[in-house]
Amino acid sequence: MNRNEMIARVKAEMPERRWTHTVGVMETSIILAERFGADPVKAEQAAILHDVAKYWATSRMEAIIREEGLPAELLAFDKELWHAPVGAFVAERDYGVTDPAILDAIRYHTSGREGMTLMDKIVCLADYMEPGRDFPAVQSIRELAEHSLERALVAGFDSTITYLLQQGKRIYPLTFAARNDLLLTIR
Ligand code: DGI
Ligand code: FE
Ligand code: FE
Ligand code: FE
Repeated sequence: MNRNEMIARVKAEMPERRWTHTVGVMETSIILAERFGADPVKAEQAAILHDVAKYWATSRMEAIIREEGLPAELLAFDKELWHAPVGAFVAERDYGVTDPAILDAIRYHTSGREGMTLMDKIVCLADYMEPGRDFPAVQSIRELAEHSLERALVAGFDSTITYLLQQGKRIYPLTFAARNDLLLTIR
């Protein structure tokens, strides 16, 4: 599928404000890819699709998780996590994406994981710091991202973990694994 067709189809899956966010993630992913030596075309493609399932009904995401063999333990954690692995599945099935690096960047853009690839880091960080984002830590994350993907991502995960603690929510183990692993690489 060509870029324009992909953009038109993804845009139709979400409200205007979420598409604006997606454009911000696309632009930021390209900047980070150029800054840190990744393929900007692939980074943009992952960004276009990263939230493709964000507005799907919970029941529709749950059906894919159960029927397509995605990690069932997700169902015991916050529903906000589900659109990422479901999005990777949809990117492959409905948009014809085959590149595992792109599919993984979509799959892990919310949770992170141990051993995040350069592409995983770029899309996850772009999602935190795109120009439309406004939360207390965002300016400091943008400053850290001038020099270090890893330091910026740790700050991002710290803010998410803090938020989840304040909300009394469960925390998905991959998020701890991602943060622990990133900390080892920046010491
Ligand atoms: O889809 P977006 O809103 O652009 O951003 P995202 O895909 O990073 O989703 C972030 C939401 O996921 C945020 O509100 C926190 C929530 N969430 C719930 N449980 C977890 C979690 N995020 C992480 N990293 N880990 C969790 O265990
Ligand atoms: Fe998302
Ligand atoms: Fe995120
Ligand atoms: Fe997003």
